[in-house]
Amino acid sequence: MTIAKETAELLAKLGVAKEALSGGDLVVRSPVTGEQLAALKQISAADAGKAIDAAHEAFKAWRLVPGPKRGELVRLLGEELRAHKAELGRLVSIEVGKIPSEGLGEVQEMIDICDFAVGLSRQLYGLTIATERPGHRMMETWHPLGVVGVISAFNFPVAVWSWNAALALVCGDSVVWKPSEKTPLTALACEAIFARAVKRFGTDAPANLAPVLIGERGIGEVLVDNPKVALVSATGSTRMGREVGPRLAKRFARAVLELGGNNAGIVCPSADLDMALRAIAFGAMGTAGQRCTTLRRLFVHESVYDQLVPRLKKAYESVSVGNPLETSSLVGPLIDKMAFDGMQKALKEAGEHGGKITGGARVENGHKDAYYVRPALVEMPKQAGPVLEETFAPILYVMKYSDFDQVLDLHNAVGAGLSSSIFTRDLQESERFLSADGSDCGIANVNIGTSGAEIGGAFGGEKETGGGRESGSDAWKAYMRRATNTVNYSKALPLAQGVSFDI
Ligand code: UN1
Repeated sequence: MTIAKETAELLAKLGVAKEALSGGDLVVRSPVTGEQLAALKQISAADAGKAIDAAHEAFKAWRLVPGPKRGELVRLLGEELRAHKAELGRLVSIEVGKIPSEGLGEVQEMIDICDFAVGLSRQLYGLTIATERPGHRMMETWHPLGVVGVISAFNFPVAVWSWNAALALVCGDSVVWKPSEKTPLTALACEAIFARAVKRFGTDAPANLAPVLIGERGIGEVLVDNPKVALVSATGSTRMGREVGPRLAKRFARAVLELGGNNAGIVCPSADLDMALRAIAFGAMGTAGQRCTTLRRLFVHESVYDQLVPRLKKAYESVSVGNPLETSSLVGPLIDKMAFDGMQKALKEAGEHGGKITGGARVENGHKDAYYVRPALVEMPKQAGPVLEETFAPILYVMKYSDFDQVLDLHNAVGAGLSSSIFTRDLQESERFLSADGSDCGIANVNIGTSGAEIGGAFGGEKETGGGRESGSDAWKAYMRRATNTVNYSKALPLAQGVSFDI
């Protein structure tokens, strides 16, 4: 069976109408073979505006449904995802090229955030605040915010929507999603899965609560500029964030930006090298280096460099690269030619900066439009040139260090600030790494890699990563508006700060 045929069958099982897959000009390809899967119709800017209007109407009704009841819809979404995990996971593998356990893992991440959000739907807690006035009560209340726009990237085509949607829905918001034009099929599948949950939930769910807008960049711009969209949660490159952020700021809309990462690990003298090796291998080569949390820079202490780096090189030379649908390879394809070209350009520049390259060449698999590469390990004399930038491909730059203070400075001396890790058994080093003058990233780990975060923590990073937080902890607060309420139940009207104003 061709991949295109399997895709059509999977989508039919998931509830996507056959007619939705053809007749348009948005060509969808599988990176696994490069073959065409569908040609989708794109929504016009005018119709996208209408969809936002309809989602705004949905918000006005949904915000009145009690939180725990809204949680019930997300519980049903979680159930539907459990029931369709195999099909959706497989579709992720087909559309993005992830290996099976990562395709399924992404759906698991969706299920996990649904569970989290269901609990949250009964815990959208406000505060009671001590007031300085007698006979008064002061409190803080959280209310639904409005329409939440989600712009997502190809590499986590479904999980990122669910982190936003599950929270936004329990918070009483509607959600309008513009998926990556590289991965619209998995988005249509999510829309169909969500429709099943809505159907089971019944009439309390308004229509148009979570529409998907298929289109290119212009449709993302409609979301960013439409005054009815209260918050835009955008995942993608720092370049994209530089355009989206100011446009949202101009109309005082909220932004949750999850942009580039240039994540580093530090391997200290006391590290468990077997453990570090495994963590580095998954962090740097997993998902073919196409996670925003991928390990891209590695600082190894001079005392363990010659023990670790040759072993790492061996792993790079021997890791299996190939078709994730038919083989048990650990590294699947890059998403497209642009990603391959970007990788080759970075490697060339690294060479010009004195880098010694292991790997990086194209691996032929009989399909001229599929881009498989051997992951590259580059030993760099110093942190310069392409090491300072995020290249969305499996390149790991390895550097030697001798002084802990200096390596902390180097660790933080890049634009991005998403994820980081340290491998050490020395308490002083690990605590310092997590302290105020340690890693400047939104995620800082000890003895695990930079990627593969659990949903329970707030996910996001600082500096050029954009500052937004999605998923767990109190990230939900971005999806609600806060009201401070002061109630006077006395018979007098004392003014705050002792002001008198007797008329
Ligand atoms: C991303 O690459 O945009 O921490 C998100 C991780 C995953 C999410 C990655 N849970 O690697």
